[in-house]
Amino acid sequence: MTRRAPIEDINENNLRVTKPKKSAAGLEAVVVALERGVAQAGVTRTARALLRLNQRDGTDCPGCAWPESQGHRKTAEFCENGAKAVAEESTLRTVTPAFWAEHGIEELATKTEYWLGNQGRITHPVVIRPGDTHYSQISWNDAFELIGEQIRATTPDRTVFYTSGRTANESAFLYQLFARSIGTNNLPDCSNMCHESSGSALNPTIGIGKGTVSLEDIHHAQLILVVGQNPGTNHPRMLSALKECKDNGGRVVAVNPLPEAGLFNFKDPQSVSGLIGDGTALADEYLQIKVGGDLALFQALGHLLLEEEERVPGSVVDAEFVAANTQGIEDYRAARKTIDWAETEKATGLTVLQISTVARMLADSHATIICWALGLTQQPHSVNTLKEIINLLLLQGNFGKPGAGACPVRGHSNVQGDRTMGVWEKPKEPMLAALDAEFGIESPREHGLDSVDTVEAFENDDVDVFISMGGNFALACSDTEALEAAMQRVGLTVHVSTKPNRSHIMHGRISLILPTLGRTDTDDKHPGGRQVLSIEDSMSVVRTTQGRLDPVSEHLLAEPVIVARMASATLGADHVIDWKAMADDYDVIRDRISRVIPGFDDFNTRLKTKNGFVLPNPPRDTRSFATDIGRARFTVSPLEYLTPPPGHLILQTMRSHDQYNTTFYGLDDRYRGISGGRRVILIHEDDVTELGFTDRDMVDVISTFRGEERRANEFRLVVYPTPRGCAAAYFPEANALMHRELVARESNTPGYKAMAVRFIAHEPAGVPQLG
Ligand SMILES: Nc1nc2c(c(=O)[nH]1)N[C@H]1C(S)=C(S)[C@@H](COP(=O)(O)OP(=O)(O)OC[C@H]3O[C@@H](n4cnc5c(=O)[nH]c(N)nc54)[C@H](O)[C@@H]3O)O[C@H]1N2
Ligand SMILES: Nc1nc2c(c(=O)[nH]1)N[C@H]1C(S)=C(S)[C@@H](COP(=O)(O)OP(=O)(O)OC[C@H]3O[C@@H](n4cnc5c(=O)[nH]c(N)nc54)[C@H](O)[C@@H]3O)O[C@H]1N2
Ligand SMILES: [Mo]
Repeated sequence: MTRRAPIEDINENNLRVTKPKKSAAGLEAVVVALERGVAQAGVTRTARALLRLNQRDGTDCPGCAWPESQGHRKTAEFCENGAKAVAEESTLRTVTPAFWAEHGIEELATKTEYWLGNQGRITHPVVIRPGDTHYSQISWNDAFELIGEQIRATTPDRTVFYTSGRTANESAFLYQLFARSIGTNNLPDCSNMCHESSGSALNPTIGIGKGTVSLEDIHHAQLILVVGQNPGTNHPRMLSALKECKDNGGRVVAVNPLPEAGLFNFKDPQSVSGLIGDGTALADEYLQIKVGGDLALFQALGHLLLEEEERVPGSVVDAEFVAANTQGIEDYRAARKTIDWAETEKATGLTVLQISTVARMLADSHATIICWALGLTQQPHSVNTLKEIINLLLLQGNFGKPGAGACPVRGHSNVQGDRTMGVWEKPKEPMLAALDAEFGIESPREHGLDSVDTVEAFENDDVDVFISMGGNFALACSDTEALEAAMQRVGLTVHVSTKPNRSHIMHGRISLILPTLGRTDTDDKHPGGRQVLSIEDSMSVVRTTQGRLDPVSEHLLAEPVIVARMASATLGADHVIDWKAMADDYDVIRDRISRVIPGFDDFNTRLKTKNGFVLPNPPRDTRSFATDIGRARFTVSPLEYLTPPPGHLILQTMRSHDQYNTTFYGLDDRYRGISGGRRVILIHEDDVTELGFTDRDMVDVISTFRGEERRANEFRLVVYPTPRGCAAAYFPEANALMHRELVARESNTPGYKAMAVRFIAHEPAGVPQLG
């Protein structure tokens, strides 16, 4: 199959399966990245965009939230998937009013997400009203007036403001200010579906909802656990950091049901040896854990560490740190005193020997970092799993010392910054008080809707206006079919977007698509000239980002401008907030942020320094833990793992190597050897046999949760090295199977990696679908 992103649609009959790869990156990654860029945007534009990526004064890569080096940067400081993200955005293909006139909603509803995204960048604001069959052009003024009218016609609690995590700090700040000015905290975001569980575990235990390490720490750790993460695809630049850790004598343990290529070997595309040599071996140990078995694993590791401490007192536990900074070790010790090894093996699929080997590595390390991503956040017991990670780190004093700490690896490039800026449905009082004092408004105190609540509100017809700052809500969330039906009953949906997607097609009764500048576009239509935005990466570094490409259309507006104009049109010209001044000059926004958000003093000045600045992080900076008890907290959780009903497997959903969430770059999940199609179920050979199927059989998938079933048809079984009982499928195809109430307790993050499913032989068309 071609490496280019073809413009024609997916034909699932083209599915090809080859052996999974054993190493990531290398020359092929460079070739693919450049080919995709040139196909979309041409040579000059691609070169211009890529050479600015992640450079000082350059463009923050829209790919992921992995940080940039504070020291030397290479000329090409990007990865294959960052380059694909840029190609996707800087494309010269356009979606003009003529496109919308040609393709009506009925036709567009039959198109795949791949086809929609491949049409290009949206060039003009468009609207569709009841009775219309097609979107058509609308002026910006009329669009903003329409939004104002509709918001004023309803109550604030029936208005929802969703944010996808690409939105820069300044836009996010204005956006939450707008929501609070009209009187709602309905600010769901993609973080609700992503790392919310991390925040829910970290806040009560260490007093901050963010990670506690820097890139330097990664380079100098003695031991790094990479758990529930596929960095070769989703955070490729992390592989360079892991390589540096290895070069410095550190060790790496990978914990993942799938033997993801990037966990084992990295061919650094930045070096000659990486391009043509054998690469660097990464994981020293690999634990092929069962999906959902991590809580059991971390409890077992806690047990073994405490046992070792009893055997050789003072060898494992950092008693000084524990005494000075924590509470609850006695209860933790008591809970970990005994262990049921048979149950631990059942939960994890690992042997005592495997777990003991990693316990030994932990005991021997004086500086450990545990990194995790969605493999740990999207299960019912996720928050407790993550609290067990914190227990382990606390035991050995792995906070506030070089090479040690907790590292939730974030997804969207500014998902962390959006939260810092107040995009949160459960804002804290000090933030609201500061906002009110600065702007003379009265923010609502009642908590708002998160993403899952919003899906429910749609289904109950409790939403009149839905505004989406980026993202693709219809496909990102659970229960696709019911959600799409419900979204179409909303009074007004507004999508601030770069490219067409399914959410535009499953639109509300009135719908607006407002095209915006992307990261790589120049933003210079302001009285004061070109504007710069800022982002915060996964390690709390705040820095500038600015695009330098000519936008594909002169009708695009920057996100802060769109928000300010929506707010003015809604709240009136005499509103107490001068929205226009902020849209004209982002320095004004930053001045105001500096007076509201802690850690942003002197924002404008400090932002313009060479590397930006690092936000305060008490556990890392001073070993202080701002919990309600003023100390870090050990916690005790019951053992829990996923046990599917008889005849069922656990299905996890994940990203292919050729997609960005709901955007498909192509159809080549290269490292896993799956290409041409996406409707696959990766499954253990013995499960296939036991269930009475053979490799490549076409099946219909039925999920079950609380006695309710969901069905998605026509998936191909593909024998794959995944543990028994654990299958895997791609997001978002599998979201139709997700019951909206299957969530992580405490965080309300969807249980995207915890579905119980069974398979039946595919029944050809005409057979009625389940409920
Ligand atoms: N190229 C690219 N980059 C991206 C994205 C993208 O779509 N494409 N998305 C961005 C976003 S928003 C996010 S949040 C991140 C996501 O980054 P990841 O978290 O790496 O994303 P997933 O593809 O969901 O992969 C989850 C990994 O967890 C493993 N896993 C599943 N269940 C379990 C379990 O129970 N235990 C353990 N230990 N492992 C498990 C899976 O096998 C898989 O390797 O990536 C960001 N970066
Ligand atoms: N089954 C399953 N479901 C999942 C997950 C999973 O692992 N499994 N992961 C969840 C996670 S971690 C996340 S983060 C969500 C992702 O959910 P979202 O963030 O809502 O989805 P994206 O696909 O990232 O959004 C893509 C759209 O954003 C728009 N866009 C791109 N760039 C820009 C920009 O610069 N500005 C603006 N305004 N718009 C832009 C484009 O129109 C594009 O179509 O999905 C969640 N859903
Ligand atoms: Mo995410």
